[in-house]
Amino acid sequence: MAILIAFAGCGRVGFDDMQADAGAVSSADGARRTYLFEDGFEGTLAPWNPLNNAVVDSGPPAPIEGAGVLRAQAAPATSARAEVMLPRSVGPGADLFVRGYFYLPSGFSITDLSLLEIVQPGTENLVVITSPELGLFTTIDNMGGASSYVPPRDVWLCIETRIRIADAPIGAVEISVDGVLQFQTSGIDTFAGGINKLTTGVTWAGAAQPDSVVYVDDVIADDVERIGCR
Ligand SMILES: [Ca+2]
Repeated sequence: MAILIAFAGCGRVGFDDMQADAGAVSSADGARRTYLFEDGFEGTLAPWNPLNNAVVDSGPPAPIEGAGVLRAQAAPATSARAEVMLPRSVGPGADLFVRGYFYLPSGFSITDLSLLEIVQPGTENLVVITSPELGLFTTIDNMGGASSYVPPRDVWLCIETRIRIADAPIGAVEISVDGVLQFQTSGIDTFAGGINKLTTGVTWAGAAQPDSVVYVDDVIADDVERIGCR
């Protein structure tokens, strides 16, 4: 407890400015970084497993990377998503970064659409949600929040999520789109055993959410530094 108080007493529980390291796709020596996890839905869905109607597709939309994307199509009150276990669990004290490209086609209204779940044992989730404002729901505290930002339709969006993994009040989350911070929260509990799984697509469509389609490409997760956008 003394350590937690000391941290809080430093005055800043959130993160450094994400803009400072914008575009940090390569390491300092220019070499391609090796990430904890990286997949662009090329060829087969593996290493992901599908839940309901989630398949590799050639588009349209044209893939942001390679020749394939994830296409997830869901009816109300259901999921259509790809699920993958990370190579190892990422625990407290670390920052986990998840970068993915998302395409929300027009043609249906968005009221309650979850795009990405960052998962810990016991199916405790940190969920990136659009309702249609971009925000976060966490099952760890059963709380959520939204920004005033509504993601545009019919374009690829680089969505970056940064989790400071810790018990309250040290846990924090930031969500950026195309390099611009759109949502942040701090003082929350983000640790429930360690992040060891991702799911993406339509991870959940609310009961009032019309039939929906989401495309996803080029998903990267790492616990070293911000991944950046292409
Ligand atoms: Ca791809």
